[in-house]
Amino acid sequence: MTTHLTHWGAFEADSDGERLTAVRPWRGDPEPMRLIENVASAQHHPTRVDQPYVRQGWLERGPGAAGRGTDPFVPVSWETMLDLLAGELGRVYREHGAEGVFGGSYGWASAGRFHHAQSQTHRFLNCLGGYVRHVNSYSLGVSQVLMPHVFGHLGFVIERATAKTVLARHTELVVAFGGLSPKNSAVSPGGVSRHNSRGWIGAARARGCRFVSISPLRDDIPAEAEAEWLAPRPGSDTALMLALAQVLDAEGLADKTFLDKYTVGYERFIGYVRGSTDGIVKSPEWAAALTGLPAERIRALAREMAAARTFVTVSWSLQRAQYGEQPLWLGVVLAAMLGQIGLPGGGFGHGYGSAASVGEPAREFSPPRLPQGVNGVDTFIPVARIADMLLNPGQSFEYNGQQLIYPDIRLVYWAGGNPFHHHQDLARLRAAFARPETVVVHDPFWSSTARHADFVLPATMTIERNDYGAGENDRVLFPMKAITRPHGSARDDYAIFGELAERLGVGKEFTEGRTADEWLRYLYEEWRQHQGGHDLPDFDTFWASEHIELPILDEDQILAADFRGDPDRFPLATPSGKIEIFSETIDSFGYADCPGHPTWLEPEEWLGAPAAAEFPLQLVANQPRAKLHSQLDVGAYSQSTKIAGREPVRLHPTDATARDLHDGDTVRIRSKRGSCLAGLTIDDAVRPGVAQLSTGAWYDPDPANPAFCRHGNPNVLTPDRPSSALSQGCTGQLSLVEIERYEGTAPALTVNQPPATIAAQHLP
Ligand SMILES: Nc1nc2c(c(=O)[nH]1)N[C@H]1C(S)=C(S)[C@@H](COP(=O)(O)OP(=O)(O)OC[C@H]3O[C@@H](n4cnc5c(=O)[nH]c(N)nc54)[C@H](O)[C@@H]3O)O[C@H]1N2
Ligand SMILES: Nc1nc2c(c(=O)[nH]1)N[C@H]1C(S)=C(S)[C@@H](COP(=O)(O)OP(=O)(O)OC[C@H]3O[C@@H](n4cnc5c(=O)[nH]c(N)nc54)[C@H](O)[C@@H]3O)O[C@H]1N2
Ligand SMILES: [Mo]
Repeated sequence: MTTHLTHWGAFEADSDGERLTAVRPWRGDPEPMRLIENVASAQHHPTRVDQPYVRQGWLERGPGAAGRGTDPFVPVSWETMLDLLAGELGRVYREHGAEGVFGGSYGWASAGRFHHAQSQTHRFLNCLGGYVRHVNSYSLGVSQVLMPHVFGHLGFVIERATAKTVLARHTELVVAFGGLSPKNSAVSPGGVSRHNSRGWIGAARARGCRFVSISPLRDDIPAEAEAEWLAPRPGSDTALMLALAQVLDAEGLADKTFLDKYTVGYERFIGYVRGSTDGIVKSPEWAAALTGLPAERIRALAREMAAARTFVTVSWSLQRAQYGEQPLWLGVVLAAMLGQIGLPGGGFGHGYGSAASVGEPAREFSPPRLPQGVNGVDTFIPVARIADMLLNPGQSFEYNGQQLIYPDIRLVYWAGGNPFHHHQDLARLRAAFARPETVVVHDPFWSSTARHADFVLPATMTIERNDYGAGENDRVLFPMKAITRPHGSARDDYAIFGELAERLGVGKEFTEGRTADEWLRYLYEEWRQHQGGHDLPDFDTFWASEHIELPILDEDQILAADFRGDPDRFPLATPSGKIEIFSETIDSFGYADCPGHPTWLEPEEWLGAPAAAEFPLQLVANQPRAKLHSQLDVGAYSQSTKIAGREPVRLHPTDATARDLHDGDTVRIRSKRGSCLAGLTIDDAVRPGVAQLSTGAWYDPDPANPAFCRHGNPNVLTPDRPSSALSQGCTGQLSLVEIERYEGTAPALTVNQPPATIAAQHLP
């Protein structure tokens, strides 16, 4: 048995050299995840890319977009592929410079420190002079911009505001906005060794801790929590939180000493809450009308929060929405009003259920990594502005107090991400992808993005190459040995870039003369030398071991404890050094969609909006339970959750009855942007008025209509609308839709097969 690591857990496997014959979760994992079942079953699926392909139209006519996404692909030899692609890269860098190349290549790729696809891509493009990059992520696009203004470093509230073990021992009340989703804690970037989420929740509950889960889905928190479920209208958390603040203020429950000593701007904020700026008191009665929750329950919750050691956590999903700054900022404000920031088990956290890594005790140092070199280009975009950039070269836009200009992109290079999974309004993205002259994709699978490329290069899966890996903030470093030979003629991203670099005259810079295995040894030994004080085994010993444990910092140390002890000596990394309840900086930008203190701004797409007359259901497009994003959607576990092959959409019984819909029906979901098919599941774990369709189904557009997906990808429905001018983050989580039964015979799926190919000798 060989041990191996994925983003969703470690496993042990046997193989016959070609495929995995037996797979079981790593013995060290207390809460293993079924997502592991997708790996072996997907490896040799027909949608694996078996060899290099070039789009027919590109091969015949050269650079240009006509036919992209619909043309058949022509299988070519590796030699032909590498010569053609090197030639095209050379041309674009010569004619347009590095400013003409978008190499952001956003996405999760796979676990493994050396073969990490983005790192490889960035290093390669840097050898050629650089690339236009992206900043921030789809995960935390708002938080990454807001938190430095409000609380200082984002890691403060993610990495270990308080460790889960500390919460389990000290917290009396957890108020979880967006829940503590057991499906999401399956995953962590780079891998998870031991899943601990149910463990800490169960331990806290056994000690008497109470959980309140505020979410449209009852199962956004594990059963172990025995939680109270409050389901406000999605997108209305800001109103609920303002009302909680109003009660704390009106009833003298706000900790004035804490607010005076550790925060700035409280007076301006609380004036707004009291109604002195707009004449509206943000009372529970006011919030009841917006959220649909009883005013008395809101009032009582505020009192309960003030009476207990309370931990306020806001999931990442709340900020993946229009005006996503507001609920996140208010989470910090509520915790400050309770005065428990920096106390064990109290204060504020961000995403304690959003990923396994959140709340794990921090590591002393990070595992080895591949140096990416220096990017010769300064131009960047906030990651979710990809379609805007491709559609509007030369146009200016606001971002975090700066005015930026979209570059004129000629070539797009993507390895390890799937924009036709992750971006919103896919029909618009498709139009944007029809702008560049050339699109290059490396992927192990015929991902939706590979199908929109000109050059498709087959990459290996992790089980087909040697690497090592440890997840974010995870204490276990695993050797990840190749378990099988590569599928077809797939190559490692490193090998592909090495060959291209050679042809482009930068081979030596890219490879430094090392093979992949030599890099593994070199990076490990370099890293080991730098951790001088620690007793780490040499490479050969590590490689022969099952895993090694990296040292962690003291679990009981609370990050904000220093700040609480002496805010002058240990200031936060904000302009004032304190928690900014009012931010002079943000205020000075003058953005109507993100004022200087948290404010209720009515979203364009929520159940209280005028648009709800036509589209009366709130779509929650959250993360999928049975896979990571779009990865291995063809795998056995993911497929076992489909309904007649389509992605399941969950609806409350009253909404199903009102539409005369039945369990298992094929339904059509419509929004202002487009429509998709899905399979219906009726479930009272969903708030009435809400439809839940997770992301991840591979985009299967109708050939005549790219805004219609036959498989159930919610991103044909979601708006490509920024969170605000401040952060320009992704808002894929929430949109308005309507659902109806699909009458007649539903069109067959095509995305579970490879795209059409045509042999070179048959080209006209
Ligand atoms: N509507 C809506 N949309 C969302 C979200 C939402 O909440 N709602 N969430 C967003 C979030 S938080 C995120 S992080 C994004 C995720 O978006 P992505 O990270 O882009 O999604 P993945 O499916 O993980 O894409 C990874 C791709 O890399 C490929 N890959 C894996 N390993 C390798 C490798 O070694 N080499 C190469 N070359 N390729 C490899 C996989 O096959 C896959 O195609 O989606 C976002 N989209
Ligand atoms: N199994 C699995 N786990 C994953 C991932 C995956 O693809 N699969 N992706 C990983 C990644 S990249 C990330 S960034 C994290 C994302 O972590 P999150 O962003 O926290 O995850 P989501 O599933 O998008 O949303 C969590 C829950 O928030 C609730 N919610 C949505 N809108 C609202 C609202 O307006 N108010 C309230 N109160 N609740 C709301 C939804 O019911 C949803 O189930 O997950 C990670 N974990
Ligand atoms: Mo994410």
